[in-house]
Amino acid sequence: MDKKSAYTVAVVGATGAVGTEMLAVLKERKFPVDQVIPLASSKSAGGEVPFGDDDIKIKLLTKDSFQGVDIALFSAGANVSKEYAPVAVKAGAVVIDNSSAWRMDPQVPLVVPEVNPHDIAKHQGIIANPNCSTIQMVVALKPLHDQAKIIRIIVSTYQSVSGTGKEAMDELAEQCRQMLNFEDIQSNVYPHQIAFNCLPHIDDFLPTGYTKEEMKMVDETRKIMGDQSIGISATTVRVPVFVGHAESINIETEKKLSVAEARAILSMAPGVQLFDDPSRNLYPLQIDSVGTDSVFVGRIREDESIPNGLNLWVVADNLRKGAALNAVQIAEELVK
Ligand code: NAP
Ligand code: 12T
Repeated sequence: MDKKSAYTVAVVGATGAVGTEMLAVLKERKFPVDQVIPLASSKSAGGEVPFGDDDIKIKLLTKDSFQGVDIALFSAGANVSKEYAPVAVKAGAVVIDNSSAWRMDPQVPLVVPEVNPHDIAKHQGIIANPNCSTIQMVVALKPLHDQAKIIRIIVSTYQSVSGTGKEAMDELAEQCRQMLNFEDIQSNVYPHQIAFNCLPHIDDFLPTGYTKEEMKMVDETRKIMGDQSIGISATTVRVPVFVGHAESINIETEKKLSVAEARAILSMAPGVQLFDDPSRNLYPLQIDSVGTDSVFVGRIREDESIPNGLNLWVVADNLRKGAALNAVQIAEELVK
């Protein structure tokens, strides 16, 4: 990519939960933007989105949207990415894609800047942003893997509704209102009531009984960590939280790591903030992660059932580090 003093950046899906955050993060981090082009469907085209103090006109996404675009941040679902990312690349843009469309393509780097920034250089036009649950897990685990080699990961997630998008956030709010007014509960986005409930179901089920979200955590973690030998088993659960994902993670390592050693490693780790003082009731909470950039780690304990095991509780803002922030960090690496 040619070095410039400022870049033309298209945001595909600019009105969505992730796209809105992308515009905010670009502004906040003073990404060298010459022009921002917000793109969306006919539902929102013609309206405006805020970019700092300005309101910018939303344009309709078409095959001609990418003339003169240097960087295209995609966050409008896998179907849009499959159709339009190659069009953007052909027009000369580098695509940073937030959907699942390209993540496991061997030609496409799958990048978390704290973990595998060097994979960016291998791109052929598209760079994929991993799944939100995977991103926060690998930021916390890579430094431990480097020191003690992780053999096996067992993870259960507690994922917020914002991972699904705007409509799911509205559904949780509306169902809470219905509950507290003793009205019937209407479910449209999820197959069951999400208010005051947990659903062990994220993305579609596969014939194996796992969900696609669970297998993203398996496949993407191995690709990002560059280690196909790690055993991974995931259970992904939707919880009635608006923003912020939490994960209960159990790891088995080749080399023994004490809790003190794990704390020392994580206290130095890029993008990680330790938040671990049970004596003062301090541990990471989803509501505290909202609007922040770190991956928070707490509840570090030895797994006493095996010789070399640890348990951790890992929390991050899924719309920021899990999506928009990670994508903008990739863009920052790209223009460095
Ligand atoms: P959302 O709140 O539902 O927003 C969807 C966005 O896509 C809106 O801006 C919408 O524009 C736009 N869009 C939909 N269909 C389109 C079309 N045919 N042409 C142009 N624009 C279209 O969803 P979200 O939570 O922001 O997520 C968007 C996508 O990002 C997801 O589907 C997923 O692939 C990805 N994502 C990734 C992660 C991650 O793990 N890293 C996390 C969350 C989401 P309108 O206003 O015109 O409808
Ligand atoms: N179904 O980017 O519903 O693969 O929380 C991210 C979040 C897919 C993805 C969710 C999903 C993705 C969700």
